[in-house]
Amino acid sequence: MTALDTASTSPSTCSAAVTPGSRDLRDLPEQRRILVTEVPGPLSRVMQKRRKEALPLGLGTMLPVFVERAGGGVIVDVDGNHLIDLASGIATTSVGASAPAVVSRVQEQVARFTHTCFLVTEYDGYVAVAEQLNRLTPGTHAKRTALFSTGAEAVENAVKIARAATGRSDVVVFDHAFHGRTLLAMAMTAKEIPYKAGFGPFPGEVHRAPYAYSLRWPGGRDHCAREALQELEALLDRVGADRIAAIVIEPLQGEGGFIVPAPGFLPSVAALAARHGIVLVADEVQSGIGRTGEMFASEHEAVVPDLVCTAKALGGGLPLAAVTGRAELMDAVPAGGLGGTYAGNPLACAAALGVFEMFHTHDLLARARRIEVVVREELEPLARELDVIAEVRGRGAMMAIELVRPGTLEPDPELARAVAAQCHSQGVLLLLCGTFGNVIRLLPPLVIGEDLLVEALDILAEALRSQL
Ligand code: PLZ
Repeated sequence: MTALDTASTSPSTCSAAVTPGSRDLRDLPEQRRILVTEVPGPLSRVMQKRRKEALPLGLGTMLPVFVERAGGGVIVDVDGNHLIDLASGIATTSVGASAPAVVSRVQEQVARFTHTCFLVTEYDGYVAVAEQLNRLTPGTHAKRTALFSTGAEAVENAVKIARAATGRSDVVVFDHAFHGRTLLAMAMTAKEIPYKAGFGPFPGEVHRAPYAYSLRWPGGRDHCAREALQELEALLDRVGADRIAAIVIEPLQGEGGFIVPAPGFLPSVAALAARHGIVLVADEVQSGIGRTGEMFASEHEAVVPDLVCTAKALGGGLPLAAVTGRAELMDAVPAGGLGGTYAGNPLACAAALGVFEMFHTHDLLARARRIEVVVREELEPLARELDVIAEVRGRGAMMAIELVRPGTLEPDPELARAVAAQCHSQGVLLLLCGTFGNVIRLLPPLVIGEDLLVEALDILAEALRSQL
């Protein structure tokens, strides 16, 4: 675990290790599911009325509950209900929503100064986060890191860097991809409704290839990786490989359905990109920073991307994103070409250093792997029992089940919604995803106690059985 040694960045006030279930939990909400009202309760409903008056319709919400505090594996709402958190704010609070190392470092930083703008004057937190990412991302080559605030911003900057470095224009992305909601990132995202419909026209020069989604591969699972690669090769021939600046890929697709690519696909995409001088960009915004049981999902197949985009869990709940990559690519952009007023904000950098510390002190990669074991133990027998579960898939603490109509591969989003609603009403917060809206995804904080996790999985299993 030397790669996670954060000793050089630990603050002198480094807080003691806190493990769910230990006595140091006194600062966390009680780590128990407690329902004192229906969910959402009366106070959340009152807030919901105010929200409706003040906010536009276009902002969706999975569970209309207002939060009072959160931490460990629990979210406490304004009515006093303790919900089990299987969402982690869509994989942002992987170290917990009030992790001691994050909270103390942010408190210390906010008291010294909130911001300077790194384009104006510098501070060491930014450099320390960059050093950590340069060290932790796959590959031992010389690297540089630029910080941003959101995942979409990281993806867009990766494309800017790839274009500047190659002098080429085009970008290849994949079916079921999600890369963000800004204009270029939206163009790179696959799903029309709700992400793209009505928001065009989009930037051009974005081409889409099939992702190696073995469950739904027309030629069958065994041929998926090879045939998907052939389709990508055909696309490069059609467009002209020498026009393509970057291939941008999620090494484990997130919003598209927690799709683990067929084995061998990722390494062959990497080899193809290298052969044609195309920059391979891994969008690890959702899968990165330990979520899958490795620091980066690319590592499961020993892929070394040229550029890696991170966000979400990096900032431990504060807005922070990064592009990390080969020094010669990153340095291709002339001074002044990268930046942003808030990019690499000091509070977010302090939080990120707390996140790295948490991984080190709590062995959170091992926790992520253990979560996969627990989820599989519970859900794989269920999948054998219920023919509406087409697949249990994922890695580490990024697991999902895909729901279909019995005996077919026809997606069943209604069932997914009904199961999610039942779990919510019983105090388990989980999310859906997938191009067809039929995937139930589990993104618990890596620090969740095992009892809580098992309880939540039991409630999910019961909800599934009762809907059939
Ligand atoms: N790349 C792989 O998963 C964000 C989207 C929530 P931002 N995923 C959650 C929503 O509905 O907007 C995401 C991602 C991958 C990029 C992004 C974009 O990250 O921080 O939301 O911009």
